[in-house]
Amino acid sequence: MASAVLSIATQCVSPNASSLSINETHKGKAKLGGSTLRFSKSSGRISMTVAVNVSRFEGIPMAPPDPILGVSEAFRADTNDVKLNLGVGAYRTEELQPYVLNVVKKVYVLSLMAENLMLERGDNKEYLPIEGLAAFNKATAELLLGADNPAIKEQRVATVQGLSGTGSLRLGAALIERYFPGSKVLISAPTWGNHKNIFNDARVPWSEYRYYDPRTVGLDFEGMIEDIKAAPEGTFVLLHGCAHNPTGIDPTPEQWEKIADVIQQKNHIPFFDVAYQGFASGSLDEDAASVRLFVARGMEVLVAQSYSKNLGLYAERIGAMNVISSSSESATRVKSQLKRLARPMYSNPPVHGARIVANVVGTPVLFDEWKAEMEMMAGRIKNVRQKLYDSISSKDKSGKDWSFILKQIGMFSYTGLNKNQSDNMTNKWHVYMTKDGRISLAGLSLAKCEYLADAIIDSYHNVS
Ligand code: KET
Repeated sequence: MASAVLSIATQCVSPNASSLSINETHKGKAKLGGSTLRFSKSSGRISMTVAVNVSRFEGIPMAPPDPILGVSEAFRADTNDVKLNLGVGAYRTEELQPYVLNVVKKVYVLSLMAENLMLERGDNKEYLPIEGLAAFNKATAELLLGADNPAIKEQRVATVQGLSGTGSLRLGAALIERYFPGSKVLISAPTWGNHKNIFNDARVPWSEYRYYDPRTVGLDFEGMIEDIKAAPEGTFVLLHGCAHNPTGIDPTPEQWEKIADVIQQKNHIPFFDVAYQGFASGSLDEDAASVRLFVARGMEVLVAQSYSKNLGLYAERIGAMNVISSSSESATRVKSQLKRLARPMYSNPPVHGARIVANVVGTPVLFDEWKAEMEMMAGRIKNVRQKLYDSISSKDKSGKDWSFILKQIGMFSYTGLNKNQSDNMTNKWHVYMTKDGRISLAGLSLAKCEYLADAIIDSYHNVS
């Protein structure tokens, strides 16, 4: 392609003076598409020759696909009918269709009617306050802690509506970065892949504590306790409230007590990620027991909540960041700072999902209906878990113990398949899953269990 050539001379000391900024590593010569950018430094000046039709973004490399959401993209591109998407943690029906909860449909219709009324008044598309919808914030804190929790009554809970679980975690990370400079976050090994990105982007240092023991395919409780004990005082400890992702292995109630003991002894600050309330046991209250245990001890706790999974509101981006403090005065100050952090990031949150949650949680008949649907979804996952275990253990004659599948809880099963074996699952069997060996049982049907069992047995025994 013919192109004009342009010479630019600019002060070396202020590369921003030119609209081309130069990366240190590219000094001397840089490849820009088909053409070469040459520049030389002489007596404080850089002179450059560049083809004008070359993009300013030439130097930006291709990002790798996301390890979880990228799996769905690969799945969509596969034309084979047998394909199965067990990558993303999203609930599907037995027919493997996305599911909109009945209770959400009802509220949707009601809220549309309400919006119509409000439209007539002309005020319904105003901005929400920076902290979000008041009725949502009240409902979400009550759902998490229980409506009669003393922390709520004493106004020690600072709640800010967030952009689902991810955005709420990001807000919590920003608070740590700003007001606890240099503090570290301890995260479980392994954990949800995005945790590391969130803290990296917020410039909060992190390291890992032992969690998963591949020998027992269970919790490395001793290792976990040792690592939390060894961390410097005042470390933030990221904990999965329930249904640990990706392992599906949660501490027992007795183990939670011991975890709380060491965190309390070391003056650490627990930071809970609650993305699956209701999905572990089928009960919203039971799944909040870990958080409530820490709060009942009078500990100060951070909690990010998500309604993607338990209300199926994935695309509405609705969740919350809560800080439970030891005094109402500090809770008020923390809330003011969370708002200050949110304002330049996204200004204020969207209203639709917040209205749905507020209506479901705040209307007893709808709340009961939600609980029943929650149990139904958790129950369907338990059924496929059982069927998958039955199919694998009756087909596999090697004597391998697959009972870990039944011990794990929540949406996922951590199969122990390595990267090569996971690749085989996808390349040979068209089963899409994350490369850490995690499968989402929420994307599996009873009818596909036998097929999946064959795929796992083949990958486990025939690929190393
Ligand atoms: N925390 C955990 C532990 C988690 O698994 C997810 C989502 C989130 C937070 C955030 O979800 P949000 O939709 O931002 O509220 N996990 C699934 C989807 C994803 O990776 O984004 C997953 O692991 O498949």
